[in-house]
Amino acid sequence: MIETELGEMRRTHYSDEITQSMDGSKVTVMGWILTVRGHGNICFATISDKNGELPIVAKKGSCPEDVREEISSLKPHSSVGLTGMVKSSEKAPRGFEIVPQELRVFSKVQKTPPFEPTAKTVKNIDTRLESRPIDLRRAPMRHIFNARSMVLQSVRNYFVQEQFIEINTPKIIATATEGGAALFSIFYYNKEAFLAQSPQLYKEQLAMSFEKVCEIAPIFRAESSRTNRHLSEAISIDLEEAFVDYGDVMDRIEQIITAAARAVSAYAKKHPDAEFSIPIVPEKIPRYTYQELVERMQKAGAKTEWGDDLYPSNLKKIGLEGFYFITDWPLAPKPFYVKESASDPKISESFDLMFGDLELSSGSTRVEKSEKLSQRLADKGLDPEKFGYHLGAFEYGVPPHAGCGIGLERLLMALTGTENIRDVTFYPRDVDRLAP
Ligand code: AMO
Repeated sequence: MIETELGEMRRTHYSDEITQSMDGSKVTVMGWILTVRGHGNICFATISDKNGELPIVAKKGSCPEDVREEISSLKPHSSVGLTGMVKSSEKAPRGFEIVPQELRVFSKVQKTPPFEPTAKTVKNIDTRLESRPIDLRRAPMRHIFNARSMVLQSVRNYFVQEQFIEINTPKIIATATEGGAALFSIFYYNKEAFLAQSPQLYKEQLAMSFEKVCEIAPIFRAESSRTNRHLSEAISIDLEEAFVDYGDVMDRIEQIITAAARAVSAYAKKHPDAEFSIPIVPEKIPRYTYQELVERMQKAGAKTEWGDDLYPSNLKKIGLEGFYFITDWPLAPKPFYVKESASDPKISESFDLMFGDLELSSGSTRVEKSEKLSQRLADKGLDPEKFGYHLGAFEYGVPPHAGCGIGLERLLMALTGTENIRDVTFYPRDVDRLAP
């Protein structure tokens, strides 16, 4: 029987819940058509749902004739519900197939999709992004975003277990925190305002009362360069903690990355077709000082001096791979809230977590003394009056504190072996893309 409405039909099983041992059971599955192949009296189709795929075999004589004809006429992506019998079959990859009895076609597709729904790779990423909702139906994409969800769960579990409280800070703000250039300005009633580059100042203020705070939320960066690692809107995993320094934060990052990598490995174990390339997370992630790496680069023939940024091309020259920290950066280029080292005022108590030449996180011990913070703002040519709302808090016993921001998308690139940041982002925003 062919119907076109959901009506009373409800799913009994997701694709991954049906097994060979259910031979003879009646099941109702829902999803979309992935493939259809008709051979005269027999039609093979695949229905896909959020968890995987199911083989449907409609053979003359073993299923209603109108159902067989309708299935063989369906185009990929048509959305369907199907009731049928599980039939054990040694030839089928998972040891069973489904013999249909009843079909409901909720949305019939007429158009040919811009790429095969079964395609493992589609060369032109723009073609995929233009049709993102159907691109996300492809198995490689499904695996990445399922793994993303697992990573987020593992990070949140870590925060809960360690007694962090989850905060939400304003994304429409009055002043820049990470430096002026990469700032999006917007109209806010009759004033100029900005999209938050990070929750920096708010998370520091909230650490005054809640001590251990975390936020997983968008950050906005007006990045004018077109690269495979920059987005205009990214998700940052931020943490801030009172009565600790940057060394303690690096310890936390080690634990967070380990938990996240475990989550991806567990997912990949359950879904061997995910084909992730999962890196090893060392129990102790190596920590190199900035100074040490500049010297190594110079020995390797790189034209770099103390004070320069550590460019990917130079990092490649000294062959650093996998996860490592670069610590104790020069203070001068660091934002005003980063604390100077007690042993040398030219150096900051700061770090970047790297994966090869990809920066995954940065963090630091923060300035906690009010006069010092005002002075650092002035040194940077920023107007302390504009930061009055923040400086005011520092009149009232701000504890020593430290924290970091981890880029979720970059972390996923590292944990799955994905090269383009757009592939780990549902709807990427970059210089050229504002839709879909
Ligand atoms: P930072 O500016 O280094 O530090 O940002 C922290 C991390 O966020 C990610 N990230 C990005 N990911 C994709 N596209 C971008 N345009 C982009 N910009 C940043 C990176 C980066 O390491 N407030 C500090 C953090 C702190 O000290 O707590 C900050 O924002 O993975």
